[in-house]
Amino acid sequence: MATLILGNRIYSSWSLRGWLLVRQAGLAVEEIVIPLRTPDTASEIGKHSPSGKVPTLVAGDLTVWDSLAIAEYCAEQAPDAGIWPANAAARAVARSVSAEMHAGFQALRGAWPMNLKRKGPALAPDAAVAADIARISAIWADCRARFGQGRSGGPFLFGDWCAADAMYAPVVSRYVSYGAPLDPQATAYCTAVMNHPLMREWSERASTETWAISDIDAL
Ligand SMILES: N[C@@H](CCC(=O)N[C@@H](CS)C(=O)NCC(=O)O)C(=O)O
Repeated sequence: MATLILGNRIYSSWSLRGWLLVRQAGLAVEEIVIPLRTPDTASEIGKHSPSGKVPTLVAGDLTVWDSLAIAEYCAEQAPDAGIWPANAAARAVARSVSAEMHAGFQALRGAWPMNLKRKGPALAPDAAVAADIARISAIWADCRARFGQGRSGGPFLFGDWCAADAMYAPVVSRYVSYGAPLDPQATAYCTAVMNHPLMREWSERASTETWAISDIDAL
């Protein structure tokens, strides 16, 4: 059986993406969860991941150590799982918005680290975070307007849940945790993502974790 190496569910945004993809693909995996920011984190992740990062998927003698690479691996292993949209134009845009997330939005990611247990007061976004939120809202609105009907007319970026939703799921979680000011369409998308069965399962399992990262919890 393959192994999926993850960081703590409360905080590890990239791990959430990889896990959502692997579960959507229906791959059978054993999960190893390694708490981040402990004295042993680097050595523990280093046993599995050449980059020292999670998520990492180990399947036999193959290691896949990046969330976008895991998306492509899942799409190839499970071609009928809908990892990417079936329509070629939608698929190209889904890959574009996923790559933009993968490479960008540093202000948002830095200011509002994922923290699924945060219930504190809303934090006002500074100008850089507000600019990231505006760009993400524009991406979501464009995807929904052009491709949102999908095959099912579902509520996700391309109608049906796909890798692009997995890539933005931690952003949604941050928006909920930190009380991002959003327009009604973005709010509706966030509600749909948080209610997805896989997001509920991840959140439930996160709620049983006891590891804490105090500087994130202090925000
Ligand atoms: N580009 C990577 C980023 C992975 C990443 O930065 N993961 C963080 C956790 S969310 C990590 O492994 N950090 C290692 C550490 O904190 O020691 C991907 O897409 O998977």
